[in-house]
Amino acid sequence: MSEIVISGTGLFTPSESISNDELVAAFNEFVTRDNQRNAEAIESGEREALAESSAAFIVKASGIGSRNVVDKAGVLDPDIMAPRLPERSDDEPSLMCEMALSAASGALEEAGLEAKDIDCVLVGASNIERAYPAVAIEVQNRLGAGGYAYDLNVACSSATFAISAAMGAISAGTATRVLVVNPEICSAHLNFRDRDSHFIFGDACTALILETKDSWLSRKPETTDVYEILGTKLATDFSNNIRNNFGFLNRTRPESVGSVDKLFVQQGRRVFKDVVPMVSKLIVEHLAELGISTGELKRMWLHQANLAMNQLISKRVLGRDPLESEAPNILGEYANTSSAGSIIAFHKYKTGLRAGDRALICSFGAGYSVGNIVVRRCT
Ligand code: CO8
Repeated sequence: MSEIVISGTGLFTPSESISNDELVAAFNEFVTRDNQRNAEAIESGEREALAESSAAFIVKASGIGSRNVVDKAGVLDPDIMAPRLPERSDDEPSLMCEMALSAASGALEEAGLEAKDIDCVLVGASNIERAYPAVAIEVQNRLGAGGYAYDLNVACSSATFAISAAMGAISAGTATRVLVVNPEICSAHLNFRDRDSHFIFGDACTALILETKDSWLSRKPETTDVYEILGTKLATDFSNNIRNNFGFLNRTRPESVGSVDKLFVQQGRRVFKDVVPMVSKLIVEHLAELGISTGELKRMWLHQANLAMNQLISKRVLGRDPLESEAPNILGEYANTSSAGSIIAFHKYKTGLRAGDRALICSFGAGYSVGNIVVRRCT
């Protein structure tokens, strides 16, 4: 099988950011108003008063400091608490397409490629903007890429599963250069009125270019932050602990349209408990299959959901506490950006390793789904 490299990465970050303090102030204002509205029912014991959120809790429980969003005003308005985005005509680029084009341009530039050099576009995200036509085909068209394109959804593992699909396409000869993009508009499917989860997510879009090593070398590239993929390992195990019931059948049950289960819902503690062993085991097994000792691992670009979770996974893999540089963390600035998270960490922290160094990208999330990509630095 030809060697396949990640020859370029790109990142789109929305211009608006919300700090924990701002988010908590909006949430607590909503709580005050809701409790006032329902004062009688609370007084009579018919209903429980809503509890306030706290920035100190958010940082302690998750490591999250702020999040970037596509619309700050709507999220922070206690009467709305959701992004408000203007309607677009069918002739305008969709929002996901726009985010994807921005991230893709950075990845193409880094790889020294033009859009016409791409012959497969994969859009992976935890929610896709519409049912059809595929956003990936719109990206392919707007970009001026050739070949074919499709969308895929494996929640937080959409990027790693797309990397694996891209490798399959290149190995099978159905594509030569693949663009993988992960536009995540998490703020549009997060319940900002839910104290347990209102702080978790942010918006962002990442892009990656995959091609054969020979194809990359043929351009005599100057980029040095290029990684060869040594192997991928994917796993899924059905769980309802992270779930979103939004879908095209909702209108067939009008009585529950708009209910909270049509947004992100999770049993955070259970997820933590289930996913840490599942991910650590998969990483250790995968490295052993590739003949790589855990001591050889120089960096882990892990899914960015929870800081303690990442520290625990890294510790189980390495057999000791990780250095900060060994498991880079972007939660402070970006929060959980679903499938974009591990790729943002890779994009921002792929420098500094030496030629031959082994590292890994690993995603985990709803499904459950886990995706592991073991890489070696090229030059
Ligand atoms: N402020 C103050 N106190 C709070 C708050 C708050 N906002 N929320 C909860 N508390 C309180 C609780 O009431 C509880 O109080 P008490 O002890 O008195 O009962 C206490 O704090 C502890 O609450 P929890 O047990 O809920 O808190 P945890 O320590 O477990 O932390 C976390 C909660 C941060 C959610 C943590 O469990 C976690 O991160 N778990 C891992 C979850 C995870 O990784 N999920 C992956 C999801 S991502 C994914 O798969 C993609 C899905 C698709 C994207 C969707 C985009 C919208």
